[in-house]
Amino acid sequence: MNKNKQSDAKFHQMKQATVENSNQKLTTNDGVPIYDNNNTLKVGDRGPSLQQDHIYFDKLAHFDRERIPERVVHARGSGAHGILEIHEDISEYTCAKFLQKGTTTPLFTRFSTVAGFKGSTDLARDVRGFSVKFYTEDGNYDLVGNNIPVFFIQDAMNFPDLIHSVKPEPDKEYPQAASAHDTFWDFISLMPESAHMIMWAMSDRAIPRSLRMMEGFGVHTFKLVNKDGKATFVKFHWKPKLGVHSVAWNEAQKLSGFNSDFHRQDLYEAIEAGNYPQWDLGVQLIPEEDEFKYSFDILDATKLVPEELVPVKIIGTMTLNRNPENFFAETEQVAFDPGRIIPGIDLTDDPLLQGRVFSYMDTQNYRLGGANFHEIPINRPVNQKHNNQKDGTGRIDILKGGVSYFPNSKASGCPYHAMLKGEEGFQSHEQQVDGKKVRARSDSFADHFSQATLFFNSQSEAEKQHIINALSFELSKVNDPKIRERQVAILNQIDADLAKKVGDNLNITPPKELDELTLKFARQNHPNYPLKVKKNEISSSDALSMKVKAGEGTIKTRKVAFLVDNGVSKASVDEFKKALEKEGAEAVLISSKVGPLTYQEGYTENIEHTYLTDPSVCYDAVFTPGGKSVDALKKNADYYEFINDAYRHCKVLAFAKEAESLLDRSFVEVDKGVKLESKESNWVESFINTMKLHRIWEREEQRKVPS
Ligand code: HDE
Repeated sequence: MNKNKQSDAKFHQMKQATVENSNQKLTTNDGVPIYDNNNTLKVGDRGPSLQQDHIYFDKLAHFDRERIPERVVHARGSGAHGILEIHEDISEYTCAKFLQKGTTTPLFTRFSTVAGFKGSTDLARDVRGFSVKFYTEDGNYDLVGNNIPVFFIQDAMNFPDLIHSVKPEPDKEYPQAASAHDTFWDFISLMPESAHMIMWAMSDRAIPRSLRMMEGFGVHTFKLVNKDGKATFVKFHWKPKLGVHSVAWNEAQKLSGFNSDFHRQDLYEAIEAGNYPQWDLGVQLIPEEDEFKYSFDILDATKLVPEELVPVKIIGTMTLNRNPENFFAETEQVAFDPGRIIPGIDLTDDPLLQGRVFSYMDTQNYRLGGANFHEIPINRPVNQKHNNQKDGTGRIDILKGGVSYFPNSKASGCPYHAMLKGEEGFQSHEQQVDGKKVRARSDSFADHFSQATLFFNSQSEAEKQHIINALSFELSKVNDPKIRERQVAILNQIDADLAKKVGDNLNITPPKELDELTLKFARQNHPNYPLKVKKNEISSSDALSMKVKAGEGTIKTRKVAFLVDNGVSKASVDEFKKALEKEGAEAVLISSKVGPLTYQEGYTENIEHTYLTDPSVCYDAVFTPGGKSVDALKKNADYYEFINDAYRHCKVLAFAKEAESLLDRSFVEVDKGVKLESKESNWVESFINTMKLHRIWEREEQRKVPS
């Protein structure tokens, strides 16, 4: 396995387009050397500027055109290069070359939030996009998924309405990057098909701790096709090696203020530090004969296939090992399209997927300014394209020869069809299709609540409470009481206790039936709605909960804040630091000033993080070492805010013996997540093991800390 980040074909291709400015003279866009880059050309040094200043016009005309339309959804994103390595044999199911055992394929991945503008916060409550472009030897394949396995709607026709409802309201242009407003919940409360997705979006999945700690899903059912043309339905999964973790809602809100680039920075810094994020690629394989076997329709994107029914088979690993050289050229200009498929993979009739196939190509043509966006380096396949498409804005390839049509004799029939020479090429999976031409929704899509209930049932108590809190928060921000009530009626179809608890927070007694207006809209698709539905095969699924299982957690790449000041004991710092680094975690010293810190033992160390710049929300856990620094910390209000907040957000804290007196004036109460040197002989180890659980959510119950 070659993990060398400079080894892949895409790296070499991109290198050819990369420009190095060091030791070079400044020039215009035409390569003319610039003598003076400070002054415009004028009549006298105080006189008017001249129109013949080609140096100035060259510079400003380009600057004036620096912006392109941001993505209409998923505008805010962060990307990285990487590779996929396949270590299992699935040749029985697919002939896709990049999915064959032993293959390594370069790729580019972009993570995003959906609703916010390009400059919005990373920590919005939102779905995260999870798009991967594989540069395979058979051309580019895009797996454009999300960190949630289902979607709000079933048919592409409703997509612009969904997005208009969640985006800032058109008259006011607020709220930004937030679903907590009337128009979103108005739409959702009239679209009961969104119920399952809403449960996920209101869960902690929508506020990840890190882009490196979220799952990814292809969402739709796709097809794998083998060399004999036989198809198998497939669901794609990305499982992060670091586990699936989230922040607390109160923490997310604070992070949005303190560091709205939190996720972007975390991804960039992890890759720069060589902590390459990794995900296992998994597939759920469903034989064609089983298409109608389940209580749900596998073509309905509001449904998942429980792992208990069809296990996820891990077939490979993705490693992100290289940051882009230039954000705009790569992350902004990368153009994903779920319709970009390659031999061995095909689409299904999922009406949401079918609709996406038009929209992505169309939006790239607009956003990237024309038909040649696939020639932009980040979008180029690693194999050279050959066809008769030509010209257009921004054309880069220089096609040789006088023939640009097919069939031709003048160029010996080239570029030729694979078929003509009996070679391999993309062939759509042959599928029997017949039926009436209708605008309609299948009744097999009419079960809107069973899997929402399954999801809720599968959550731990803390996760359930977070969903209740999130729904209460969002609906409290809705001004129209009718909308609030309509949504609580939907919640009551999912789970009576959930509806009651959210209802209590909103002063609403959950209505027994769905609202008349909700029914009216649902009956547009299913005239006899609600229909009798099939019972879920299972009542709860472990895979749907984020709870860390005992013995499975890791603290790799986690950041632990060491709260210090001059006079801190180096012995105390070093002991803790060594233990953390052994587990792959990072110790970050935070003091009252940047610059040199003097240890009790006399050594000095350079400080880069202070109480002013780094609040506790930027860290996973906190340690207060011993030494004379304790006296300074006693007088430091920011110190107390730090530990109080860490405690409120259910993080693990440790205090060296000499620092334990600091607890007296804090909000912190000793519980299983607060480790004291004087109380436990193996306190460092115990700190690490508790950190592996991610958070001590039980604290919310016991102390009623805000979450
Ligand atoms: Fe997208 N979506 N989408 N979407 N989507 C876009 O394409 C669209 C859907 C997803 O990192 C747009 O290049 C329609 C599901 C991601 O660049 C646009 C429908 C899923 C990204 C578009 C959907 C996604 C996009 C906007 C309903 C999860 C970011 C900019 C039929 C499986 C890609 C762009 C990136 C982006 C349309 C539904 C994921 C307008 C019409 C379901 C991750 O083409």
